[in-house]
Amino acid sequence: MKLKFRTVFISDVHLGSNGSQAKEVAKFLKCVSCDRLYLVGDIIDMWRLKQRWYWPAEHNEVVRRVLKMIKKGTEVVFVPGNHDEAARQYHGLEFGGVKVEPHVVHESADGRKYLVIHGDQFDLVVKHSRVLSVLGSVAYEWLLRINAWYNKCRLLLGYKYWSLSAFLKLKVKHACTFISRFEETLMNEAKRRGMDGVICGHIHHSERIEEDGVEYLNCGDWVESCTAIVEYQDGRMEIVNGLDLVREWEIEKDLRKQELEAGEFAGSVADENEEDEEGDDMLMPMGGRWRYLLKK
Ligand SMILES: [Mn+2]
Repeated sequence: MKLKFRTVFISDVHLGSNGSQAKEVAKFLKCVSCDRLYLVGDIIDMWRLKQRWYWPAEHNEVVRRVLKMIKKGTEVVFVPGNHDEAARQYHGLEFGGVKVEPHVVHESADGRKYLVIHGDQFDLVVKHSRVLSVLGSVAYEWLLRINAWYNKCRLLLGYKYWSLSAFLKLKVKHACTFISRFEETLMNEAKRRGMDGVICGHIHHSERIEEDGVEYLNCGDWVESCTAIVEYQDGRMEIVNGLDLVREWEIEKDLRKQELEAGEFAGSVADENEEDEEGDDMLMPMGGRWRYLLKK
């Protein structure tokens, strides 16, 4: 029993870094089934792995889930990002059922064309100074120290206090303009290519915008927000919260089990092991939000 979608898009899982919510990703993949799964980049954090090897069992579980989906007939397309850019050299190839492409065009059920791309290609700051982003946190500590010293000097000279926090707030504002510029750039690129929209990741900020007939969809990430994009059978796209979806699925599953146990089929209730999705073709009364999606 799974939530059946036409397509599922996830990005920025960052497996191999300790920020990755790998356990939640695995749970999410366990409760969905789809014709096609797009891995929209930064799935494996090779930058981190190069610094320090970190690969707990939960991270393997995600890989296992994906392979299992392939076995069940899901087509998996991997569109590498900047953290797994090493995979980009294998574009056009297929590894155990996973197709690797630098970017692809996805056609929705209702005929709209979406450019599927990680998005770092349009992020000039990251593209040209990878070192800068790595140095970010170190720089911040230095900034605090320098700030204390700087303000001491200012006070001695009779100037008033210069606020670091106000400066950082301004930086956050800049981050917002960065996000909107990123969104704008990607929408322009989609337009330039004659697409109806773009589906990307990279900035860890899930969002849906429609402007001038062009749609922008960002998958978000599985470090903080745990979001994904799903396409329903009729072509509708939606950003979903993966944690909520798993929770609702678990509730449905319990309900279903109770109903079955209470009903005349009580004798035939198989132990609902994750592996035995085949063969349970009970008709369910329509109820919860996800119920109509449940695969029979
Ligand atoms: Mn990225």
